[in-house]
Amino acid sequence: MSDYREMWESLGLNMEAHDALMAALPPLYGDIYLSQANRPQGMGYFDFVVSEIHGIRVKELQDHRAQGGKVVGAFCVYVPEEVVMAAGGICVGLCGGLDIALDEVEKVLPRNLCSLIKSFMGFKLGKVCPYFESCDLIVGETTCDGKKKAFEVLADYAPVYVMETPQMKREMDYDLWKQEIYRFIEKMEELTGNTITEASLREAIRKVDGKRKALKRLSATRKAVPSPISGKDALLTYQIAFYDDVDRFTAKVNELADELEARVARGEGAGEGPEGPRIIVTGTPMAIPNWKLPHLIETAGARVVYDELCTGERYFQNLVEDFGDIDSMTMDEMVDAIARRSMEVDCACFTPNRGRTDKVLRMVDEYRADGVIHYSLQFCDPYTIEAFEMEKALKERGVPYMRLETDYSQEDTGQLMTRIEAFLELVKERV
Ligand code: BJ8
Repeated sequence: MSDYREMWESLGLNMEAHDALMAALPPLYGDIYLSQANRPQGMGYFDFVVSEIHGIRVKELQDHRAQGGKVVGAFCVYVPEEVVMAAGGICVGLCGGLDIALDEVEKVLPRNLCSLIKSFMGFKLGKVCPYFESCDLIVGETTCDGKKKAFEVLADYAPVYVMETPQMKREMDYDLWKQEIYRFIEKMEELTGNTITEASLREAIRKVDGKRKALKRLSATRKAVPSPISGKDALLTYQIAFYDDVDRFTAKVNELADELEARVARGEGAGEGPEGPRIIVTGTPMAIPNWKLPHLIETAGARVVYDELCTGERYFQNLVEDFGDIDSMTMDEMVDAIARRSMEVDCACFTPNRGRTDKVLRMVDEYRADGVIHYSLQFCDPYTIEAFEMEKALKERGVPYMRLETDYSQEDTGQLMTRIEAFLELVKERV
């Protein structure tokens, strides 16, 4: 890695804690990722991105800021990155997938919050995230109670702007969300000093839809038996989608998808030997470097073939262009389409949210899955509660299903592995 110390110091990072974090990542990545057999060559780019996780991309953000550009951090797929881009800004995902500075976090937040919230607060309070420290504005949302209230606390440490995400999907809720997007347009114009025009919004929609299409292509190859890519590798590409340069990322995912499609045509799968039971994972997002569950599942001899997660299909399954011809849309029609696209996301913070269960049921067939594992972070009420409805629906269809609750610690890996192995035995008996 090039020497970025000067840049990190200028961002005010706690260098000692940051050094410890940077030292911990390579062996973890080596064990989980580089040890996999027969990986697609196209994963080389994503390995490189991880090896430079606090390097090149952060440098690009600094260069952008040095030229007067703004960086905006977000925590939810509802925040319309098209709008940030149309204003000339760069949007980066800030969700954390690692326990950090927990002692500091628990001085300002209760212990019984999900790991995702404690993690992003820890990255901020521990001053170990150069993405956080590069942000000119942090955009929160009113999805779950934990996040909603945590943003009030975060506002003591960084400039925070909150979007009101609706809780239901009636026409009046679409209207509210559309108005929120207009409010966000104004905020972005104020932050960047740039006016969002019809042309700049159209161009941003095309680019972000292009990223989603590339990810959809990649995901579609996983329907093949055997799947040409491991679940861990697919997840990594989805995680990197939240902070890499959009054009470069789209090109690299399309290159990877070319390779995967060729593998499918040859009948070549990822890894060595038979792929084992095909598993759908559904639940709370897995922010980088949270690879715990897919690593356990694949180490136990199964293959994750579909991620019904926001670090997965929920991020890219719907396009703005699904709601009309972008080329001929007016500004208002584009804003409307952005609002409608995101409202299709089946987040458990909505009520009712039957669409999510229905989607998993359909994907069991499309991806020829043998079983479904529901993953929720401890203290995440929306997903933990929905896991029961999912269980009922899948049991009625005779699909093997297991609910898991965990956090970011490694203390329960043995226990989780025992449960996963037992579940896979059950799945194998039925295949
Ligand atoms: S659209 S899933 S990214 S809100 S895990 S913080 S829900 S207590 S992350 Fe999410 Fe947007 Fe929904 Fe997706 Fe709360 Fe649960 Fe924690 Fe969560």
